[in-house]
Amino acid sequence: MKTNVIDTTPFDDQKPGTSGLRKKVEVFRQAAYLENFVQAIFDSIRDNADAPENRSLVLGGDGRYYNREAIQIILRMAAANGFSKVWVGQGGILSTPAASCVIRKYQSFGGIILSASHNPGGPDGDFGIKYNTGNGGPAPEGITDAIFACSRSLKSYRIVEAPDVDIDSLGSHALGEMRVEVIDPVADYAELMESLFDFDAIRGLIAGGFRLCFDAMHAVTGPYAREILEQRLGAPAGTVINGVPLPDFGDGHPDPNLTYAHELVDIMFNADAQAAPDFGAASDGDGDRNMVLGRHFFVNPSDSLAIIAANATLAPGYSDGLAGIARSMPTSAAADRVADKLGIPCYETPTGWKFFGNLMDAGKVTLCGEESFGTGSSHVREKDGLWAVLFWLNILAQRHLSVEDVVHSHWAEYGRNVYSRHDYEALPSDVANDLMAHLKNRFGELPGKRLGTYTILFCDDFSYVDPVDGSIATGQGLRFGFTDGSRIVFRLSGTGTEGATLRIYLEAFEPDAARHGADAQLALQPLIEIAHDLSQLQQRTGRLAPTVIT
Ligand code: VG1
Ligand code: CO
Repeated sequence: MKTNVIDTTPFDDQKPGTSGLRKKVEVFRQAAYLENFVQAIFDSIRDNADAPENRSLVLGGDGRYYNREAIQIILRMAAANGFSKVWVGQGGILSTPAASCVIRKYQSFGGIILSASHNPGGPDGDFGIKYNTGNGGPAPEGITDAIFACSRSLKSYRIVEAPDVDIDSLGSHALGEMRVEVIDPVADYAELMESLFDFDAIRGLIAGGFRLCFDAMHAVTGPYAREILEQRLGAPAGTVINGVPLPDFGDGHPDPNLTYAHELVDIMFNADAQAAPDFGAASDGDGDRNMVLGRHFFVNPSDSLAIIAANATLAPGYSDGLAGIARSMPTSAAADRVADKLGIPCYETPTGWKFFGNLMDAGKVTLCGEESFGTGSSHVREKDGLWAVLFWLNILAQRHLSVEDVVHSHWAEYGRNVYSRHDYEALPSDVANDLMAHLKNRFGELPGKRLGTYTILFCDDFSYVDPVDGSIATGQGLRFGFTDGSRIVFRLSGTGTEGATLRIYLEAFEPDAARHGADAQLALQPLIEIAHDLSQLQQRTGRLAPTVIT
């Protein structure tokens, strides 16, 4: 089989963001664009660890537009770069948590995941690529920095000349010297879930008339949810809606929040409350996010992490308790209160799952979570949408309460961290950067200043020293802390592909959870006004309201 070494000019925009490299499909389809980045991954593995020769790789994606073409290119390049074996999900499909599961189970050297997560797909949408290491988790910054450096200096890439591999047929295929093992994308993952949760109890709950609805948003979790919820747990056919993965996600935005998962939201907030199911959930493009709803009730992801932590021992996989909890900095401190009570450590990391890996590998934490609908544990090294759904079902099966009652009883015991995130999408980059610079310029004058009924205690630009390897991440979000423990955080997204997205995270601690009812926006109104004043938001952006409120 012929190997071609193709001369190329590097691109200077291949810097991985919060979660890999994400660009418009048309950018990825430029000649040599994907190839250069993949070669940069292979070269930096060679520079940073052992040579990739005789190494193995897991490969799969969320099925979005360009997934299949990209898989064939990467297979041919892996063969040309001396890999001996690649496990590919059938049809090129692997959810992000399933890819992590498979990397760990087969002890692969690493994996490549093709996804732009919750970003829209299709020919005009987004595509993405991410490298995961042998622990199953996103490559840490040291490796992503090395990949970026490589991507800027590379002069050629290697690829074999060969026809497409049949990735739709299970089993072993040859590509030159390399083996391509096409595996069932669901089986290994479903088996792992059965080992963690009490499937008998959940089956009993469902058989007893408990009704649920899972919205796969035409993204990757459809086949996983059907197999686990409908086949193994006995939920009726039709429990999973939008269950067929489509390259353009049915023209939707596969982001499980109150704005984009509107079909599920309409079902769960049906005007006739009795017609609404007991439990609703949705997952994103690549299956690592989750939104959990009760009947007429939204569970904030920060609360969800805290509630899973407080109830963890109800699930067989966690019956021995938790080593610790980690949450990203913008996530509310609800989980910290649970950790306090359990007497276990709680770590605060920058945004992005890659910061949790070292803590889990070192056995310091069992549960991790982010406010952005991401929850997971050390069963894999990615956040995991269906895992969170099963955890909730396991809790509900044991506690015999509604979703709303579980949340209310949690607030009654721990107090409530009232929380919301406001996103301003597609701002001009210079406007967003200037706004952040303006906020930083004010750091000196703000501490001690009274704003309405609030007094600023501190402001800083969050930085993090990894307690395991000592690596440092700076510039991770501007924090404004108030004397009563309330908090505002400003951060620019690292996953968007159009201009800049400003995220404003608002949090107020409320010991008397009953005081504002469930309305977080009302409770947070004074902090929202302070955030607008501090940042001169309207005057700088011209925006009167956020694009998305969570
Ligand atoms: C967003 C979320 C962050 C999450 C990241 C990847 O990043 O805020 O919490 O880790 O997406 O999630 P950003 O930089 O846009 O705020 V996913 O589901 O894209 O892998
Ligand atoms: Co995702």
